[in-house]
Amino acid sequence: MKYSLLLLWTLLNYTCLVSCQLSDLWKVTVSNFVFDEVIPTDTFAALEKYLSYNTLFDDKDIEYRWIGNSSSFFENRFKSTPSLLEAKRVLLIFYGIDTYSTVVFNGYTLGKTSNMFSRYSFDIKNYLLNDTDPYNSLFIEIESPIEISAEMYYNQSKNYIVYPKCVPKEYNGECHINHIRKMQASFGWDWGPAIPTSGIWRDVRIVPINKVFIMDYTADVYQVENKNWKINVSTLLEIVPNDKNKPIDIIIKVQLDYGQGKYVTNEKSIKIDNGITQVIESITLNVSQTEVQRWWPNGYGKQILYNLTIFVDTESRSKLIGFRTVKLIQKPLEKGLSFYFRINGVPIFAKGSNLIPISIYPSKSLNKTYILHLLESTKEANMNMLRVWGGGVYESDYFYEMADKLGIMIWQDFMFACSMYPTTPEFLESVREEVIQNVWRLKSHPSVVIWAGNNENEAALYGNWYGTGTENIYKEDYIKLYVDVIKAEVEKLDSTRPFVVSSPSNALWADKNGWIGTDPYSNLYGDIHHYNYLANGWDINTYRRPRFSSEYGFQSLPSIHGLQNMTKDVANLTIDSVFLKHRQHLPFGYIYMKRLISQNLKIPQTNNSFQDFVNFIYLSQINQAQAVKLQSESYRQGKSSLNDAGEGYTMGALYWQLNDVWAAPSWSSIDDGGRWKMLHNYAKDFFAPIIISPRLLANHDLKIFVISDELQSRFNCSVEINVYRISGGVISKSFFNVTVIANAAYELITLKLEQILSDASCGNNFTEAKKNCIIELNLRNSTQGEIAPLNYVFPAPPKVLNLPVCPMTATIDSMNYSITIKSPCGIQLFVWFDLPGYIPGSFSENGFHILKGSKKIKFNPKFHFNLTSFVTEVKFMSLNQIYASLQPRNVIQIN
Ligand code: BMA
Repeated sequence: MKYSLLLLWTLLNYTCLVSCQLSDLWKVTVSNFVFDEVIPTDTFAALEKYLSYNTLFDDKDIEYRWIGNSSSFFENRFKSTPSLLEAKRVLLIFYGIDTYSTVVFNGYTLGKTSNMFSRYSFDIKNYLLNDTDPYNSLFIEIESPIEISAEMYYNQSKNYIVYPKCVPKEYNGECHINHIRKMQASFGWDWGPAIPTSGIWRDVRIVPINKVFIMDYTADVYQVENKNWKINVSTLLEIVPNDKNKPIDIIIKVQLDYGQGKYVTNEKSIKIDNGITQVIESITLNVSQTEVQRWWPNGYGKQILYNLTIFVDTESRSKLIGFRTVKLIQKPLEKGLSFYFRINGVPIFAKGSNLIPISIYPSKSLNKTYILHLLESTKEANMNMLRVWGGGVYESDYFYEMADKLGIMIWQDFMFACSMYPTTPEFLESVREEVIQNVWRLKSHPSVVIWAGNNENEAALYGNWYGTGTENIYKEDYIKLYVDVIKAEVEKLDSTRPFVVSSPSNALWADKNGWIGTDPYSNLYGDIHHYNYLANGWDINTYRRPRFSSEYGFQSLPSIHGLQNMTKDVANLTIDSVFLKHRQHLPFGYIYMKRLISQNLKIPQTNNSFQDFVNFIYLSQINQAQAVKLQSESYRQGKSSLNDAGEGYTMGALYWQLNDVWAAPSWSSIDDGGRWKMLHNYAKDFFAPIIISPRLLANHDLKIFVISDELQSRFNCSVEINVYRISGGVISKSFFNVTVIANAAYELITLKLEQILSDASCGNNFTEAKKNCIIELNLRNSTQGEIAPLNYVFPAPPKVLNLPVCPMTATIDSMNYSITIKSPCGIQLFVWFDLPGYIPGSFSENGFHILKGSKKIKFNPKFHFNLTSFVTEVKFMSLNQIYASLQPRNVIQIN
C-alpha cells in the first residue's frame, strides 16, 4: 500500500499533475565558471564541488571572497508537460532565494526578490511555451550580496547612518549586511567565517492549478475554559478565478487522527467570488480533552503528536501537532517581575543552549543526519530548550519536526542581530511579509514556545555600541521595526505563545515603559546575556542572579582532528599560527583564553610544540566545561530563592552555543565534526534532573544545594561528602533524611571548608590542606542508589595540586562496550577519551575524575561500529598525564 502511494506521488510529481520540484540540473554561472548543479545550492557550495576545494580550509574563505563580489546566474530548462499546458494557472514557487534576484522566464521578467527568508511565487501560465517539445527557460540573476548591501548602505537616508558601518576587523568579514534581509552571519561573526553566498537555498516548485491549490496552511492549538482544545486551521489558497459570473464552490475539510482509527473532522464549504485568486480561510476543530494526551518538554513526559490533515478539493496535506499550553509568567516579585515558562501549568526551568545556523552555507541547512545528531545530543545532555538565535535563519521544517519529536522547546528569535536596521517603507514591508510567512510556517509546532524580536539590538542601543548615543531617531526606528511591525504582526497571527521584543530585555516591564531606555541586562526583569572573560570562571561567586540567562559562555578550541583536516600546515599548529589567528574572531580571544585557563590550570611547555598544542586544546576544553558548569549550577541554585537585592528565582540557563560552523575557537559544546567537547559531556550532568551542587564562598563557607526539576519529591535520601587525600585515603561524612523537594532548589547545609579539611587530616594548616584534598558530593537514596551525578569541590585550583603520576590502563569489553580504567597511583583528574572522527555514540562520562583508583564507564554506540578502529584510534589522557609529559594511551580490547 505504502509503495503504491509512493509510486503514485512520484508519478504525479513527475508529470507535474500536482506540483513538481524543479530540482533537475541547473546551470550555474559565477564569473567565468559555468557548471551543472542540483538545488538547493549556492555559489560557494557549487564552486567548491566544481573546483574540488573547501572554502573552510586554511584561509580559503579570503581567497574565494571574490565569489561574494560577483553576480551569479542560475538557469533551468524544462518542457511544458500536458498538465502544465492544460492548467488554468501555473505557479512557480521559490521557497528561498538568497537574496537579491531578478527572475526571468522565457525572456519575461517575472519579478524581483530581496528577502531570503520569504517565499516568492509567480504565475507563469501566460509565458509557458505552448508546445511540449521546446524547453522553457528560467533564468535567475542574483546580485553580488556584498555589492548590493554596499549600495543599500550608500543609498540610505543622508540624515543618519544605520550602524554598524562594518563588523569588527577580527571577523575578516564584510560590511553592511544589516541593510539586506540575508542571514546576518553570512558576512562573518565572532564564531564563523564570512561566506557571502548567493543561491537557491530551498525548494523551487512548479504548480499547475485547475481550481485551487493549498499554498500554505497552519494550525493554532489552544485550550478553552472547559479544558477542551480547539484547533484553528488556516489555509492560504490559490484559486483559479471564475470568469462565468458564478462563484467557485470549494469544500475544506480538516481531520485530526486520535489513532486506532478514531478521528474528529469538520468541514465547510466556501464560495469564492469572481476574479479572486488568493484567499485565506479558517476552520475550527473541537477536540475533547479526554481524547488526546499532552505534549511535554524533554524530562517532563512524552511527546505525543497527532496527525492533522487538511483536504481542499482533490488535494490534501498533513502535519503533526501537539497539545500543550505555554505561558510566560511575569508576576511582581519583591523587586521586578518573574520570568519563567509554565508548560501545561508546570513551571519549567529551561535548560539548554543556543543554536547558531546548522551550516554557514544556508543551502546546506537541511542536512538531516546532522540536524538529528544535534537535537539528539541536546536531549542526551538533559536539555529541554534551544534558542534559535537571530543572526542565522529560520531553520528547516525538519528541524522543528524533530524538536517536536524530542521535546526540545524552541525560543525563536526573528532574524535580526547586533545591529541597527533600516526602516524604509520597502524594508518594513519586506519584514512584514517575512514575519507573516515564518509565523505561519512555525506556529503549529508545539516545540516553539516563544518569539523574540531580535538578538541584542536593544542592548546595542542601551550600551551605545555604535556611538549612536541616545539619539531619538534610533529609538524610533527600533520601535517602528520590532514593535509596530514585528510584534504587531506576530500578535495578530499567534495568540498561543508569548512575544518578547528583544533578547536580552526587561520583557513586560519594557513593554509598559516605552520599550527601551532601561537596562536590558537587569537581573530583575526578563532575560540577560552574561559574559565575563576577566574574572575567574571557576569562582561561582562571580556569576549573577538573573531571572533567566539566555546566553553565557566561554570559548574553547575544537578537536585537533577537526583542525588538522583544515590546514596544510599541520606541523605548525599553535594558537599563534597564521591558521589559528585567522580563525579567532573574538578580539583578544586567545589572551582571554590563556588567562582564564591559567587561573586554575598550568599550561605545560615541552620541546614538542605539537603536543603542547594538543594539550592546550584539552586545557581549553576543561576550562570551558568547568566554568560553564559552575555558571549553570549557579543559575540552578537560584531557582527558588531571592537574595537581599531581590535577585533570583532564576528559571532558565541557555549557554552560548551548541554547535559550530567551522573548525575554530568558539563557545560551542559540539564541534564542527559533530564531536562532543568536554562541555557537552558536562552538560549532561549539570543539567541532570536532580543535582547536588556546591557553592564555595569567598569566606570559605561551603554551601551545599539540592536541586530538582522532578515533579515528585524524593524522601529518605542521603548526602555523602567524601574528602579524598591526593596522597591516598578518604574520609566520609553523611547526612541522612535528606528530602529532594519537587521542582525546587534549596540550601541543604553550610559547612566550614577549613573544618572539613582538617577533619580529613588534609594538612597542617588551611593553606596546605586546600592543596591536598578534593571533595566529592554524592546524593543517594536507599532504594535507587545514586540519584544525581557526582559533584566535586576543588578547595584549591588544580594547578597547585601535587597530582600523582603513573600510567593508566583502559580496557573495553567488546561484549558491552564497558570501559574499565585504572590508575594504580590513585587520583586522576579530567580523564578524557579523545575521538579522532565522529563516532556515532557517546560515553556515559567523559572528562571525569578517578578518585578511587579505577572507574567503569560505558560507550553507547548509536549503531554498530568498528571496535578495532575504536581501540586503535581512541586515546585517553588526564591532567596528571599531561603535567608529567606522559603520552596519551590507547584503549585495549578484551573479550
Ligand atoms: C552574543 C551572541 C553572539 C555572539 C556571542 C559570543 O552576543 O548573541 O552575537 O556570538 O555573544 O560573543
